Amino acid sequence: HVKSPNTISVIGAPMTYGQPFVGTDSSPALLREQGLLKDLSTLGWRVEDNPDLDFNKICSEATRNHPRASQPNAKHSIEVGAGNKALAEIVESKLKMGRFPLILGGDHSIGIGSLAGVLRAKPETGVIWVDAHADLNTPDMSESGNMHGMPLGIMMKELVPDRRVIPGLEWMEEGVVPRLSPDSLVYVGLRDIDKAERKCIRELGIKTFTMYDIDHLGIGRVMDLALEHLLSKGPNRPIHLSYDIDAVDPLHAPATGTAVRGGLTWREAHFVCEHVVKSGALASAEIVELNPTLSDGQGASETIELGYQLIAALCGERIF
Ligand code: B3U
Ligand code: MN
Ligand code: MN
Repeated sequence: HVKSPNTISVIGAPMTYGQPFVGTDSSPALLREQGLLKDLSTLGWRVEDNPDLDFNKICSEATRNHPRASQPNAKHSIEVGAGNKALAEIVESKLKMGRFPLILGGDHSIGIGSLAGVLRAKPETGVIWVDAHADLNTPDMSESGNMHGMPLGIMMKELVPDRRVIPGLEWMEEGVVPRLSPDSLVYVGLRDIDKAERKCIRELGIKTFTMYDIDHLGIGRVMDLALEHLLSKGPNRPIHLSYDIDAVDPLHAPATGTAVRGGLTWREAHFVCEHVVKSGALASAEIVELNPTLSDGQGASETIELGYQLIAALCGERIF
């Protein structure tokens, strides 16, 4: 018999409240305009599109109705919290229906909702976090107060023991929203780590492949080791890939909020996706931090084009 295609569920999450710039909300629409839905079906998927999460509405209502103010060093925590509650619900429900959620950011604070939803549906999930940054801050640690630098900190029990003390995160009750265990995470591409984050990465023993390791071992070996770290604890374990476009060198991805030199090359950036797909374990993915307003026209279109190609790669497009 003919196998019916798997269903990909495209979820636009145009979040901006996790960082200071407008513009991170425009990429879901831009990626669709490039023909994303059609290309996904060409790649063999049954495609389900969802209306973008309406963060203008969700977040402003939350601010109006919340009895507290946002936490001073977790800027817009009420908006970020409310938006991520909605994202977690849709991600969880799509996974439980057997679909592959493809989440289009938005800034990286949406990692909170993506991981909450993924871990509620599939608690055994391992996470590959591709980023120039560690995003492991907490409101107590953060030097900037921007929540796109905190999603992993917030998911770890060791770092934020009670998330409900942060206004907006009251829904993240212990036992209701699972935690991410430090050994279920692998970093790839890091090169701009805050002092407090360094200490936490060491103390928690998080598997970390920085740009130094990629230079030293090559991206092929790094991705083999990354997958081995997660899959040795469960060969059938699902993997969530969280791809921050700022992992890629600003030469190819200049249109992002905190560009850092010395990043992944065009091919390394693609290889990450191609190799995770090849493992057969990829169960959900997100791409974040594309901000076409932060570059000139050419930089903006190159960044969107790269994001588009990376999505194609993680949805199964191969060179041969
Ligand atoms: N670690 C810094 C910088 C940063 C984190 N994520 C991005 N930038 N994109 C912070 O603000 O937490
Ligand atoms: Mn990030
Ligand atoms: Mn980053």
